[in-house]
Amino acid sequence: MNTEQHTTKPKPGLADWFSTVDHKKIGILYIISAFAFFLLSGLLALVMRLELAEPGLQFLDRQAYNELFTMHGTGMLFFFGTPMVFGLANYFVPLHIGAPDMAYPRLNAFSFWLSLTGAIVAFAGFLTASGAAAFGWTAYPPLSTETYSPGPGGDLWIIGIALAGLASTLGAINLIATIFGLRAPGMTMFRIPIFVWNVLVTSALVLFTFPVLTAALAALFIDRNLGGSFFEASNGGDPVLFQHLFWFFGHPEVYILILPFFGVISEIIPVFSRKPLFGYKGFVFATILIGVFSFSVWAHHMFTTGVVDNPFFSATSMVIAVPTGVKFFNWIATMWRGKIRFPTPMLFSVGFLFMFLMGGITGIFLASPPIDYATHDTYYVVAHFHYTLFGGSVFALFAGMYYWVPKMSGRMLREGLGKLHFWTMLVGFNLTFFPQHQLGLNGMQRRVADYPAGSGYEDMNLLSTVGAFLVALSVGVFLVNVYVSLRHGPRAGDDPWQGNTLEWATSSPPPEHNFHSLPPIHSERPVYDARNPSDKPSGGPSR
Ligand code: HAS
Ligand code: CU
Repeated sequence: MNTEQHTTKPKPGLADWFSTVDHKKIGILYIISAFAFFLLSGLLALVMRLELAEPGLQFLDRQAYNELFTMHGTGMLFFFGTPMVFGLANYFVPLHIGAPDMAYPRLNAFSFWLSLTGAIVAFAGFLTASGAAAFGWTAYPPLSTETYSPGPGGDLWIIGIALAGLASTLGAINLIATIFGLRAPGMTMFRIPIFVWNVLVTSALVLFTFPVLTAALAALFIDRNLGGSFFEASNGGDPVLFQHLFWFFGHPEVYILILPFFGVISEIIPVFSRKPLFGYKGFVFATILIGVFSFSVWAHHMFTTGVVDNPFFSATSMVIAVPTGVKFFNWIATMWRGKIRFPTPMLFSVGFLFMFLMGGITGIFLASPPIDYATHDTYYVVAHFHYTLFGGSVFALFAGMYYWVPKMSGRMLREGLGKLHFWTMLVGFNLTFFPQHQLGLNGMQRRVADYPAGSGYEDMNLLSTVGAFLVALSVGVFLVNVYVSLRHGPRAGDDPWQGNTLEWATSSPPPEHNFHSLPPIHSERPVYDARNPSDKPSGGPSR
């Protein structure tokens, strides 16, 4: 038993949340604030969808629309997606590897507050007279130069992302140090959960790419404010250089936003299929390969610039389908002949498989330069990345929420509301984004506030808007579920799902130092092994 346990535990007040260095509380802070930016950015999207429901400009002018899509994308990628990854990693990596906390708890708290500050700074642009940044989340010069985007909105955007980027870099260092340094005895690198492997590779991607983004942003800031001409063609600068720097970060960033969720799915599917994960080592090497390859594909965002080696970048992009496919077939093989159950976490996981497959396949199409020439900057691309990021990452995130909120809160989420949430989201999501494939093929451009009447785009845009509100409704169902369940939900107990990994070997929520005692660790499923002592832990092919 833990001898250091305090006799009088102070009730955690507000001040406690501001000063905490506990990885679980910091994880929750990340998750809640990231979720707040999901709601905020989602709200901006609803306003855009209202404007696009019918042709003609109804209540937004073009400048306002530009601000909305810029801050929507920025919010979703930088202030929801990335911090959410850090939130999940913060909470579960130490638990998964049997550690009492992160390697550098104070640095961890600093990273969170820095990341939140960055988000607030960037969104503060809305409070300035000239409005928020309006040059897209990619900030291409010359559009993002002082000439075309004057005013503080753009500068606040640059500073906010630089701060959040620094936070991510520090967070990545912390996670890497934790995974290499704090594993419990017996927890070898080939026994850590696949989620942890994905977080490790993701952290490496953050470490190698965010500094490149920061450099690009610093140069842009210098161009805008200090008379520099890195990207100013009239002064001998090169605007395409920005695109190279941006996408050298930007493509790995999309894997930063998907790999941890591949990890979440890889934890959930075996538990609800009652089978070990098929091909553990295959997952590990596929993850590493995706990480490595992701550095070689950036110019597939630049095919139409005419100054990159299209065949090379096309080939490397398509090669990424191979390790991703390995994962895909391993998930299917894990379910194959399993005793599958479909509580909400598993429903969202299977939803993820179908939706992400769709996004991956359109990615392969886009990786073909002739097709990209026809679809670049159209809604086809918008459909592609929403199938990967929403159908993929967000579906997997909700899978993770239904799976892990019981561990974090000690209460189960309602199954009925969970299923309602899943089905409305699945229908709403597809209604919103499936028609956008066709809109793109028909030539509708992205990032434009309006489209001409009689263009044939009307019906599908209306469908898309209806779908978006259905998605909003489904998110509302989730919020109600969380509100109701955290108050009145049934107690979760330590291990409500008959899980495999170490977070299920402690109470829900876990005590301050995570574990009173650890089960012996002989495989990547220590909690399963402890529950089934007759099974030989070293029996499977995957260990
Ligand atoms: Fe992407 C644009 C290509 C995956 C996110 N992507 C974007 C943007 C975002 C994004 C946010 O080549 C827009 C950025 C902006 O604002 O401009 N993407 C790919 C490819 C993959 C891919 C090849 N993307 C992602 C993921 C994302 C994401 C993951 C976030 C989570 N993407 C592109 C390209 C563009 C692009 C171009 C630029 C378009 C433009 O013009 O701007 C791959 O990683 C996908 C691999 C996964 C699969 C599914 C599972 C694999 C299986 C194996 C068998 C399949 C095979 C393929 C062998 C393929 C099951 C068979 C082929 C058939 C045709 C059937
Ligand atoms: Cu890319």
